[in-house]
Amino acid sequence: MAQFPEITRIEYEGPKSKNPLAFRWYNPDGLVEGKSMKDHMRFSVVYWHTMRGTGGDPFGPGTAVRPWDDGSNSLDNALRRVEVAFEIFTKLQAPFYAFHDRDVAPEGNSLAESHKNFDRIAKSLKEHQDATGVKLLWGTANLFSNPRFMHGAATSCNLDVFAYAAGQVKKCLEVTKMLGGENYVFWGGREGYQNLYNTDMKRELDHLARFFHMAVDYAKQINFSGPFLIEPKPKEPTKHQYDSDAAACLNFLRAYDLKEHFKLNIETNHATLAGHTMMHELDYAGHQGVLGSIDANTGDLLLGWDTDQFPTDYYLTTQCMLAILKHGGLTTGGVNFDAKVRRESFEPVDLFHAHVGGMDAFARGLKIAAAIRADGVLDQFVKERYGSWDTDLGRRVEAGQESLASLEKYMLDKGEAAPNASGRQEYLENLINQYL
Ligand code: XUL
Ligand code: CO
Repeated sequence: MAQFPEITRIEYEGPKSKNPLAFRWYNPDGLVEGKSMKDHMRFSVVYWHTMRGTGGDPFGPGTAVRPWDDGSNSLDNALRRVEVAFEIFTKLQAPFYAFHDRDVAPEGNSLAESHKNFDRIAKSLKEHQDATGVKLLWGTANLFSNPRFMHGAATSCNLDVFAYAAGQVKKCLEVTKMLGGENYVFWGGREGYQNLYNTDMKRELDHLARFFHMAVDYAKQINFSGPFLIEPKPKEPTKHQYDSDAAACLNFLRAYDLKEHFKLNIETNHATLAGHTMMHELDYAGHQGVLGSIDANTGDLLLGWDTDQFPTDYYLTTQCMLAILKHGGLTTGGVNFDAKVRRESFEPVDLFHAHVGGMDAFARGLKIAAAIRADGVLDQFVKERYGSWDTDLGRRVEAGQESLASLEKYMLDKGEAAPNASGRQEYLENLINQYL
């Protein structure tokens, strides 16, 4: 039975439409830079916020009205959720979804029982995927909610907890593979520390790397070919998360010989918590060759935590798409809405308003970014800014053919550096406004 009989499939109606449940910018088959918007964006809905979010916060319980959910931990309730989830995905025209093992299936009283529950729900997910064509963008194991993970999972001081997490990830990889998941994500939930007095940081990082190598080995064994993605976040829940930003993740991956198997899943609100912009994190991951996927959301300018709001700001989505297009697009990744409706937006229909707005904001950002790239003014400016390097001497320095001594000689002969040119920041900010 449909839960949203009054909502039909959300369609593209164009920028003049006043219909709040229509796309004004997202035209799945519309071409941008020769590729359909659907293929550029690969939109994905997350199971945890959309199907499991209640609106609870530290000051009060959930407010969300979800008539299909009886609040119980039963398999029947979980199966009902699957039904509703796929109604939402298809009505939104979202080609992908993403989950944690414990979002979709109830945790049992033992690892064996949890595995059994997960298998039962995975069967239903598979049937719904086959019936609708919706695909799994990525799976991940929840290694942070259960109290056993209080000290971390792969970085726990308790070996049994490490082993439990290993069993959970093994199963989640199998299910992700069975469902055709295109990536597998590690967000380091409680992999970090609150206090260094009680923490052997070196040992914890070694264990984390060992854990990832085991996952790589097992993926090979079961022929799971999708990349692993690490999702950087600097804090919350721990004071210091080991995967604190893209650069920290890159260093970890290189130090432990894991880089060829991993890319990054960059999340907007995590980037800002790290004191970076999303564009910075995307560009950094991009030029290091590890831009895998994005968790699309936004924080709040005035709040310093992970508010996971739906993105509606065209500057933000334009910057995201500029960076993504620059680095060749999302290949196995997607624009995954790791975002939740506000506690006050408690009605089921708010889930639609939220996603429609996020999808439209990204589609608009894509079109603006493509227009900026087509004009080429911004690119040309940057190219000219570094023009002094496009000379014989510049090329020789870049190729490692010059030395401190040779450059000293060059400058002693020349006497003084050539004058600098203006950075023209204000001109460029005005230029970007021309496209919005
Ligand atoms: C937490 C977060 C997670 C990951 C998946 O801030 O973003 O939901 O995306 O574990
Ligand atoms: Co996320």
